[in-house]
Amino acid sequence: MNWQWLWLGFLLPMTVSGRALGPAEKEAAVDYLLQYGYLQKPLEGLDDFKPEEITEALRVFQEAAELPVSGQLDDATRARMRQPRCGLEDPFNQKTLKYLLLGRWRKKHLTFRILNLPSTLPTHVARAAMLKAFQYWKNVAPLTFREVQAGWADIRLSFHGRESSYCSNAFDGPGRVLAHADIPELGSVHFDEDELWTEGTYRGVNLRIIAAHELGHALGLGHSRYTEALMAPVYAGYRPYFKLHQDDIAGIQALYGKKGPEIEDKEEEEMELSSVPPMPTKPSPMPDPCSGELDAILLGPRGKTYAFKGDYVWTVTDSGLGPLFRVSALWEGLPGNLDAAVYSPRTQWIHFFKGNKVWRYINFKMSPGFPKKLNRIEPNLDAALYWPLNQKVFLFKGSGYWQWDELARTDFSSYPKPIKSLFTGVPDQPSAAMSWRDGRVYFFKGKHYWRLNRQLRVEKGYPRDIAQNWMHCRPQSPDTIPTDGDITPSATDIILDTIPSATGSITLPEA
Ligand SMILES: [Ca+2]
Ligand SMILES: [Ca+2]
Ligand SMILES: [Zn+2]
Ligand SMILES: [Zn+2]
Repeated sequence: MNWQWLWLGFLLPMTVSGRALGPAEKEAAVDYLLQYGYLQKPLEGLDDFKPEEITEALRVFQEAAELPVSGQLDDATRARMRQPRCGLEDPFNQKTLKYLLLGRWRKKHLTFRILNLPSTLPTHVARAAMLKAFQYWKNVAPLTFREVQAGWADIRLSFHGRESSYCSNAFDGPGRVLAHADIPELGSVHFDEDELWTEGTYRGVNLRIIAAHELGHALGLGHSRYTEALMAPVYAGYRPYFKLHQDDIAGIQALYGKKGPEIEDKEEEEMELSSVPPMPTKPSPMPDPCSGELDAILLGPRGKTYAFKGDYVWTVTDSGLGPLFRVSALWEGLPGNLDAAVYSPRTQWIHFFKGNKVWRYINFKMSPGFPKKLNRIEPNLDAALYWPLNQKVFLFKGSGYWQWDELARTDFSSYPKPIKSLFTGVPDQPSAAMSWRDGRVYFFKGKHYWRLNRQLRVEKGYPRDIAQNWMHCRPQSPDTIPTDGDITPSATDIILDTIPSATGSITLPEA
């Protein structure tokens, strides 16, 4: 029993060409919609799609592909699904016809390494195609790319096939998926070695154009809904006078700025904790991390844990507490007394919630247009977290939660749902929540915290004491000394699992 069959039953009589579609064709279509992000497997509940969900997914796909929008699996739609394309998702259920940003590098001078080249082209032709691909982006944004011949590089280009010792995302033989890439700051760019890679001809697949497209992903761009854009998901074929589309240029410049005439090559200064004046300028009650309730907590970029209370924020490291900072000293423009905070490795966005407002930052820089009003979910949230297993953000208030896909227009009409229906054993009205480096979910309330396993059930032995176990505070009395050893979830003794990356954790081995 599965969703394909439910759907097949429903759509069986509908064909446009008059010829009945075989189940395999329909199954292939549902697979396509799933693979490229038009359908999303629900986290909760059954594994089946409603017929109207499939119809809606087909509509979105048809609209994006500039096909007649019928919501049915007609001939034109099936033909488009067979066209060769990029392996990444098309998460553009939103209405805006615009470039999509998936992340960015925190530096503008990047290294790259070409690990192998296709056998279908002479080496110097293939290399020239690759270098030209970098050139397109370099021409319009203040980026530089330096090739390295050995060791680690920021961007690593290679060819692999149906099987790969280093990529979990196998290719599919000639045709269909041509290439895939990771978003920043991962840097893998892979090409299907079974394609006929060519240059200067309409035969085969143009290496230069596909490489430029995949580099667009590696630099942080998602798929564009302009079918003439380089970042369109479907390969448009060889173009002798290829150049970037205005949408491609606008996208890369939104990430890295414009290429100025006098090139200011100052590396963007990263705000590190050490460079921030540690003392608050105005007197304000300084919280005691060893007592009281947290406002919010987040696992930020580079695995740093930030705890928020009142006007202050501090880091929690393996050796205990870092110094206290004013919230506004780290995140300029952000108020204290936050409701909730969450960082998403998928988008690199940090969202802060307070009252009816939401702020978005990348690292410590506020994104343009923020703060915004929260209008599709309730104000005064309790907590928020990112769950790496489905790459969604969860927002909590009272006994309810909302699940939010940051890159798609989420339908919130069925939310809030009861927290208890998904997170077993968690208290209502948590004060803070997060997924941590061990891939587990933690909830905080009052002086206590709860740890959940991958099935989202509270583990044995919880709740535990925040001050002792998280903040490494000295126990106040002998009877609160933690029992030694076993599974104390302080930063020191948690096993560091790898968390799935945004596009399926593709990394190259050190060569
Ligand atoms: Ca292929
Ligand atoms: Ca809170
Ligand atoms: Zn792509
Ligand atoms: Zn790969």
